Amino acid sequence: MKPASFCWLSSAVLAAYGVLVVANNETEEIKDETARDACPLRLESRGKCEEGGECPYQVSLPPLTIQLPRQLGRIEEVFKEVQNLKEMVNSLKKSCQDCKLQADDSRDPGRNGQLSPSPGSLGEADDNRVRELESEVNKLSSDLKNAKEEIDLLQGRLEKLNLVNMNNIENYVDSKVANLTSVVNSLDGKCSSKCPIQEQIQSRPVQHLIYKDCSDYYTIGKRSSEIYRVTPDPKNSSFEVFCDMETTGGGWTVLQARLDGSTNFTRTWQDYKVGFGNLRREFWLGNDKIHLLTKSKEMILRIDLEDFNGVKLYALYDQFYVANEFLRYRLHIGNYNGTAGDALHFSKHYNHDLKFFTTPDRDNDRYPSGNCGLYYSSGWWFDACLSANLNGKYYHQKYRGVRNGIFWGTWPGISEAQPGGYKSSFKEAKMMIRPKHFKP
Ligand SMILES: [Ca+2]
Repeated sequence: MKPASFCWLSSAVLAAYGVLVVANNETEEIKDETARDACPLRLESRGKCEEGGECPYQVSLPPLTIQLPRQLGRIEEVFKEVQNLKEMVNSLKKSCQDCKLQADDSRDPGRNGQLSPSPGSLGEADDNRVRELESEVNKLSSDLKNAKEEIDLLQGRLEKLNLVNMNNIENYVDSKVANLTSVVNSLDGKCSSKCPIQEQIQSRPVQHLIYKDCSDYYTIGKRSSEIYRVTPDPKNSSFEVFCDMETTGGGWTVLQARLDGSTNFTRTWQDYKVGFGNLRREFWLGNDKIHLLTKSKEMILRIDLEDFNGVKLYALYDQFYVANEFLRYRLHIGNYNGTAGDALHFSKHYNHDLKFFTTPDRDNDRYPSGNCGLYYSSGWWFDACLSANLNGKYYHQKYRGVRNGIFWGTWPGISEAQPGGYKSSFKEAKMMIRPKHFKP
């Protein structure tokens, strides 16, 4: 193992120890902030982990002190001993050499004539001593080798221990990350089901607002005169209407419109029942629909008229109700107000209030000798027969003959027309309703 990695792993052992210390002394550390700062191990995130890349967690480890095993202490002693022995051997070798030289000198009789001790007996003793010493050195050397092996073994164990502890740290971090992920996921799960905003969205009742008429659209902020879908009676299907959002505050549901003669109003009972024409141009909404609209709320009726002289007048009735088909779409109108005159309550003999609906093919009028609808080419609440008829023929100018055009009996100057003379026609006519209690 390389020294650097050994050192790193050794540090990791202490780091793992540090983690445990932190865990055990958590309470104390909370009390003592300084102690907390002095925590030997610090694990910091350096940003987001990239998949496949290295996770930028940084582990800061404290300075390292290792207690080496006792055997290592002996090595020093052994070294000292070996050193001493070497010195001894060297000194002995030296003294031996000196002895040899002395022996040589004594063996040479010609030199000093002195009797020297036998070199053989002296040399043997020295050799024995050297062999003993050599044997001791070998033994020590062997011990040293054993000690080294033991050190290697211990180092290996230490490395293993370090790895185990490093694994512990990794496991610890992994478990913490797993816990955090679990917490985040659970929060996320709670958020998707119980977050206030989500809750609001989910608990908010699905508002199937029933728009009974144009005033309901006006109330929710619709301001453009357009076609809208209304459901005046939930038991019946909805249908489209044209809404006048401009005239006197808007919110008007248009029942009838004449403006250019593009639609033929000489129609059958069935046509008047279901309605006909073009909602954006000329049309009759239909008696069934008018019945439902006027039944759903207390309605007022507004009639706008314009002649070919550019005179624009209106009539307002504070009540307007049309009965169902079984009751032959009987008309109920309230009090008049306006500028065009009360042509629907023209006189005792010409009063359209409480009259049934008549068409050329269905005579419900009060004229015993014939069908007012057929005679005047219209579907209307004829009396016997009329002081008003907004469904008459559309004439683009004054006309002569039967007064079967659009007619409003109280229009200025209209009564001055002589029998057989020219009759006034209308450029535009419009009938529309709005709830009586509607506040623009
Ligand atoms: Ca009749």
